[in-house]
Amino acid sequence: MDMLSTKLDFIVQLLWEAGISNWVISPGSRNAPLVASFIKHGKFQLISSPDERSGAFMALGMSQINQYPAGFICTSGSAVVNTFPAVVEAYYQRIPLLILSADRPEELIDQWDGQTLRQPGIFGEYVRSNWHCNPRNESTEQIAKGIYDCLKEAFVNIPSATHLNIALSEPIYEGIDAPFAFSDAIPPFVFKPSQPNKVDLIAVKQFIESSFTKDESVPDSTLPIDQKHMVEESSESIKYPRIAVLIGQNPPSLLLKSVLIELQHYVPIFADVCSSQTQVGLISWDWGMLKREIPNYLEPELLISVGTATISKPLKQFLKKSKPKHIHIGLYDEVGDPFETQPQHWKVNESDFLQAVLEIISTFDTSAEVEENSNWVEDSLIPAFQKSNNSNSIKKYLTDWEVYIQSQSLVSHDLPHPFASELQFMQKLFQSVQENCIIHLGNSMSVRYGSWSGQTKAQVYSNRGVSGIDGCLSTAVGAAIASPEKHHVVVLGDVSTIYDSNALWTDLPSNLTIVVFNNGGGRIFDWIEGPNKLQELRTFIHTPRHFEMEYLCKLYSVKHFKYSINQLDEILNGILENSDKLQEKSDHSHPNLDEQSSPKTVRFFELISE
Ligand SMILES: Cc1ncc(C[n+]2csc(CCOP(=O)(O)OP(=O)(O)O)c2C)c(N)n1
Repeated sequence: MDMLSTKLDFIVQLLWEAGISNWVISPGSRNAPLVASFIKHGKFQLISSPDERSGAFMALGMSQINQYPAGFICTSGSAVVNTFPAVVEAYYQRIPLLILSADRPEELIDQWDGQTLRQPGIFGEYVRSNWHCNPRNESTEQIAKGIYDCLKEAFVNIPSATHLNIALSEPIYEGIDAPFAFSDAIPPFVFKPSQPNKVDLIAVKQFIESSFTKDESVPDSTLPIDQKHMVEESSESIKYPRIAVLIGQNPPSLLLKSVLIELQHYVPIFADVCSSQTQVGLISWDWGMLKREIPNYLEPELLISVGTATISKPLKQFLKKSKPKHIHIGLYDEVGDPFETQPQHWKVNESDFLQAVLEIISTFDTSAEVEENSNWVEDSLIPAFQKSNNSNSIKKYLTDWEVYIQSQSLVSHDLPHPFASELQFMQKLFQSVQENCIIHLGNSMSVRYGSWSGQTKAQVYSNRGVSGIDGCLSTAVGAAIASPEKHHVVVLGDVSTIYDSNALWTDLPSNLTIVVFNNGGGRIFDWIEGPNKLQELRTFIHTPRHFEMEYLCKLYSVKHFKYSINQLDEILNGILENSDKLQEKSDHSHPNLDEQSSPKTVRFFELISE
């Protein structure tokens, strides 16, 4: 009969074959034999995180950045329960993540034994597959099939966390110091996602044409915005194609980007800050809608959405009110209804569908000669008016949106303290970073500032699945570890930082810069109308405290910088120094240069609002 360690080696070899090479490990005696197998295998990237909640979020960050599952290993009992926040975040963000927990044997569950609870199936519906086994009682064939089926479900279907629960019976350390037992009987992992349905161009054309009426009697978009509003009281009187595209939270897709780059010349595209498409579509649309009415003539007739949630409150309210015909494009069956529009689901590839839309609508407008290399970002208000002179053009609706957004009179300075200066920082950060930078936004005002900051060359992430403040820093740490060639900048509030400060309790990657708005508590509750009306709530809701972040940094040997938030240039130069060094490093892979110029440690910028 095989030693326990041989069976565990077999499991670990299977996981390697499945390509799951990045793992975060939390400590414990029950999982030590499993961890020993990972170490002895010799090829995995293994990171230590004593706090399971933080460790699971780190693994989530790794999966998020690689778009491929990373794993997390923990011991039995409440250790497993602590991973739940990351599991639900993975579920709603559709990120694949593997939770590998060690367990006591079945006969010890509920027998008053320590560190023991009912682990099999503990995550309920928040994982799409789980597998429980006691390797001593199962053959290698059974183990291989169990893991294969479990991973297949997670890899081929909607990505989410997957739970592998492994019960270890005594003697659990049997063979722990034996060499790794490589097996020749590892089955290949071939997961073929099902082929998406082909997009039927004729069906798309019919659908789009049935969604609006073409008519010459269009309102004159050269009228000043206020007069136009008066003329166009009701959306029923508007008779020209009004198609809007919304890209909600979505993983990066170059294919989608290439279609959107063309499509943005015809229709308004609302790209959420976490859509991975922040370089296309309407510029600063969320800011443009903030604290003002949106006129009826901007109501879309047809909304085409891709991805999941969007953060913009004004857009949500507007779409709930205007109730356009809504079609959602995506390969996954679960489709939310955030605007109460009962979206029709087209289960096709999103870029294929939008390519079809592009082909169709570009034929509506024969005069629509899209200038090659035209600089979208610098398109001014004047050319936008001129372009709209061809009144039956599909672009009319796009132009109306551009004009509306550009007529926003609210400027960042108008916001109350500390929002004005924090937003200005974010805007400057968004403008300054290059493609080699990744921005992670905390779940409070930070992600809202991001949404109001317009376009950026950086990829932007935020844990908007369930919008918890509990793993924002850890997720960024994991992402930075998994993509060392990029400079990762995480921006978050003081409460989120302290809450998730165990993210710093690991070997921190030097390509990470942490920026904290140390503004004395959860200032989002000053922004939201309601909590800000009752002073007595502050102690319990805003939780104001004065934190000397310097001591947190000292504890974890993190390099600390403290600035007034108004020292914008100094702060930005300091932050971007890391990007420049990484860039230099990739430009000349000179060994000495690496030695001299790479920052040695993670840097922490504490920004004080005065
Ligand atoms: C786990 C969790 N608990 C509570 C909340 C509710 N919540 C949302 S924002 C916030 C305060 C965050 O404060 P901070 O990080 O300082 O950011 P700021 O509001 O100042 O931008 C809280 C407690 C949450 N989102 N997640």
